[in-house]
Amino acid sequence: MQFADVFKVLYISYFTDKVCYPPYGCFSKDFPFNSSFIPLPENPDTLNTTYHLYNRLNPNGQIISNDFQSLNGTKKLIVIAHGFIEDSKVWWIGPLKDELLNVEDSDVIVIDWKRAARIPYQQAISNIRVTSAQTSHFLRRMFNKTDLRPSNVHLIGFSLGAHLMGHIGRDVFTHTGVKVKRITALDPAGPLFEDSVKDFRLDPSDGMFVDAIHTDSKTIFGYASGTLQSFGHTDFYPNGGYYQPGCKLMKIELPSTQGFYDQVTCNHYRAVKYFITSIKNKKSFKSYKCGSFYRFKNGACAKRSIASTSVNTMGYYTDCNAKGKFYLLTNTKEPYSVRHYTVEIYTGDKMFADTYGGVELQLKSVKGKSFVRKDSGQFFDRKSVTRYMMHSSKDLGRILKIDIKHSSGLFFKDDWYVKKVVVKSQHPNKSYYGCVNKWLMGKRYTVLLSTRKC
Ligand SMILES: [Ca+2]
Ligand SMILES: [Ca+2]
Repeated sequence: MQFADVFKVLYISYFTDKVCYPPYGCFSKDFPFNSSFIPLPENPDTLNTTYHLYNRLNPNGQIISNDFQSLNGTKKLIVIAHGFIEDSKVWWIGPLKDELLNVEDSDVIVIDWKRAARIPYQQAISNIRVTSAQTSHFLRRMFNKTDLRPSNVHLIGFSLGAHLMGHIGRDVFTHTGVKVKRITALDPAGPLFEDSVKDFRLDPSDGMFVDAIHTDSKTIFGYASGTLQSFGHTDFYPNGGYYQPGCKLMKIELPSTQGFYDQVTCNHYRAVKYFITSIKNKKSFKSYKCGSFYRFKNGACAKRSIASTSVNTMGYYTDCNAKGKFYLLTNTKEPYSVRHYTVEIYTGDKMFADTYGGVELQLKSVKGKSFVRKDSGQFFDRKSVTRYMMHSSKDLGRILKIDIKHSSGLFFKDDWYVKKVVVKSQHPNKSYYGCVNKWLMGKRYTVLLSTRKC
């Protein structure tokens, strides 16, 4: 590089507040891109973003640029974008593309923006602007030359790629007046996007329908890739949006840096795994609309009389009419989807029926057992109902019994009078009753269940 070129690059980076990359437009440091630590986007000629087309006739894919002959245009177009420091060959894109083509005769385009999405993170964020302008330009040429319309386009982005899709969606709308049909965000990136303005990040206005799956929103050793902030019309929070079952808490196994990386990213990648799994299991990942994960876990949101918009399906088959925040539990391994059950324990109204302590619950049937639900330090008031959301890895069918283990305080035994237990199976709705009418104290007690009310 000549001195003049070096000077030019430095000059552009530090002293100008605008760069122009025709035909994609000019990018300035105006709001919301005026932050001092977000540089201007790099030149698309050096970033060399490519588009890879796959369909049933062309499963191995080909790079497309100007020639749209191999693109049908009458089918649905699904566009996939990888995340930060990834490329189009990252392990999850192949399986995702294959599952999509398996269930639907569509065209799939994978955006390879690896040079734009490399470190430093701030530069990658900035490069979203030029990559989205370029991609929207590319899509618009496709709209002109084929029968494809924005209303038949589904954008799927992981992590930083989710915000790229938001920008592409907005660019398409700005230029065509029509929004893309759907944007799916797989654990959309949190750092620097949380609490930013909607033109900086993915938001519901970027597409006709925007759905997001949040899996890594809690910090482990100062690092969380996702966020709890809702970015869509419909946001899913499996296991509350953090600490996914099967992702062990950090076990530091030096000198394996890959092991370290996998541990840190396990929660983040779960969003991708859940989505891929959802494509082949149409009825999986039932989710419940709720005010918080705490309320959901305590059975407050899975009422018997379920309105259709208060239940949704996380993943590919999400119902765009059911909007809001949805919660669900998952299994530790594939296929991840579980059955949910609400348990209601009725404390009696006898004198001293109330108690304080811990409880351990497990449902049993001929087909198997549920996961054990363990809670500590709870008050069970007289004449009250305590609810729990429980789950099992498979359908338990007819539930025969529930084990209840009560442990009272450390210093004295406080007896607990349980009147009855009601177990409600969600989907299909079915209730089982256990008529207890007994004092339970610090021991395991098996309650037999039947469909007859107490
Ligand atoms: Ca936006
Ligand atoms: Ca008591």
